[in-house]
Amino acid sequence: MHKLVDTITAISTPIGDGGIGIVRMSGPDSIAIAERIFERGDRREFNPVESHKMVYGFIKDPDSDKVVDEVMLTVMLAPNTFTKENMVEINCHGGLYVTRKVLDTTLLAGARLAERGEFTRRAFLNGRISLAQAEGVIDLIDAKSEASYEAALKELNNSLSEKITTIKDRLSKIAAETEAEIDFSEDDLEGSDHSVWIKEISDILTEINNLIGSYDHGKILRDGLTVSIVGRPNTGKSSLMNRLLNYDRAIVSDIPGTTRDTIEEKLSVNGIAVQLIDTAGVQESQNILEAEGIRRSREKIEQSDILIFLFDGSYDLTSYDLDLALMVRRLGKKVVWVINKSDIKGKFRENKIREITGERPIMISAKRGDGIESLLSALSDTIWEGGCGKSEDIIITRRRHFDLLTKGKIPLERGIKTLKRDNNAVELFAVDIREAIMALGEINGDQYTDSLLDKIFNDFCIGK
Ligand SMILES: Nc1nc2c(ncn2[C@@H]2O[C@H](COP(=O)(O)OP(=O)(O)OP(=O)(O)O)[C@@H](O)[C@H]2O)c(=O)[nH]1
Ligand SMILES: [Mg+2]
Repeated sequence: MHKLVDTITAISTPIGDGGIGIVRMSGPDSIAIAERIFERGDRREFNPVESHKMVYGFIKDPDSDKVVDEVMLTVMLAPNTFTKENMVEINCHGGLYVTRKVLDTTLLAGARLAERGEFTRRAFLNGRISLAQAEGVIDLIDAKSEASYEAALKELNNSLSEKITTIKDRLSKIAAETEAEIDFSEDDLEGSDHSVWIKEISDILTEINNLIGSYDHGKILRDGLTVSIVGRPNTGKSSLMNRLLNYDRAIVSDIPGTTRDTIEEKLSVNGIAVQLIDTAGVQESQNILEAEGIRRSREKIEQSDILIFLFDGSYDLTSYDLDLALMVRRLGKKVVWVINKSDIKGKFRENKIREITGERPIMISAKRGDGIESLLSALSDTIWEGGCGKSEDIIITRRRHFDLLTKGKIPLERGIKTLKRDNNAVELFAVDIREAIMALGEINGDQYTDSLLDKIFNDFCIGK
């Protein structure tokens, strides 16, 4: 398995009916296989030396010579291909059945069905992209929002890989210097000055810490977050849900307790994927069904990253409002405090809420749509906690990268301490530097295990 000498084949377009379907092959035999099954439309000799050019013709069954489909075929010669191997792409008719037929023909002619992500895996193994870039490919395909798309694009453009390579080069330089000093130590270099190393490692640590710190944002960019709307019955939670989604998703009525179960929908807030949840009023209930909905609401509230807390501005504050607000504050969640029904002349004012929450509430009317922009921008600020979401800096979006950066940071911190304590402990210091280089190298895939590759590439679909 995973031998690079095989020629692999797969349907690279989504399964289902489409205008065209693409079957793609990669490996040493891909051109020979194409010659076996392809016939040019103009009956001229098929000349596979012409790279990166589309040719019109037919796929034929190599045994029966029967036409399978009318296609456009492209030969791409190594090394200027996605995998750095010889590749052939066949654009055939898009139907599920036709595409499968063309795939079967390539299999019959000697190719092997590709595993998940095997094309990208080959691109990595053949040195065309780093492991972090391969992960960028997955993230790009998976991107569900503008922000995750941009983050993936950066990953793909190699910014993280390049940054890691630079840091590793700087560490390697220090490692080489330590070697030199250890070699000379017999001649007694006691008292040599290591402040330059310490300064350089400190600078590198700052950069690593910045990358590690970016993961908080990166996680959000990649996976989005969950926002629940909470408040006592009838405050307008479902109305707000509908307003934010721009359509009537949840039932709205003037009967308190209308929403019996949680309702979830996806929403994009400034490019961030938000899972928006409308909850049932969290009050103790006699009604079994309602009680179940309320239990689920509680659970959702606890799982949420951010809460939108609604007060009904047309009523006095009740003890229910206060209890719920207290409960939410005790959970320690990030909360956006909102007073709804600003279109009705208010019974209570901002100040009162401010006393309870310590923050200035946002006035909205879910019914008329007033104040929704302010609410969204407050939500966005809460997501980024004052920090900027759209930065030019590199942002870590993957747990694997976060873990390896942390793994690289620990020996560097230890190394500095060691050297500060004992100026002659160069050998110990050198061990730490090498350990850091190893950990950081795993991000780009300098060292890897098959099981790591399996884990990463299993997220891909077949054909990618
Ligand atoms: N005037 C006014 N009425 C509103 C506004 N928002 C909601 N309402 C009304 O308030 C009532 C309750 O609205 P819902 O959206 O069902 O409230 P809810 O919080 O989901 O209620 P439950 O599901 O019962 O907990 C309905 O009659 C809405 O039309 C608003 O901004 N202004
Ligand atoms: Mg409701």
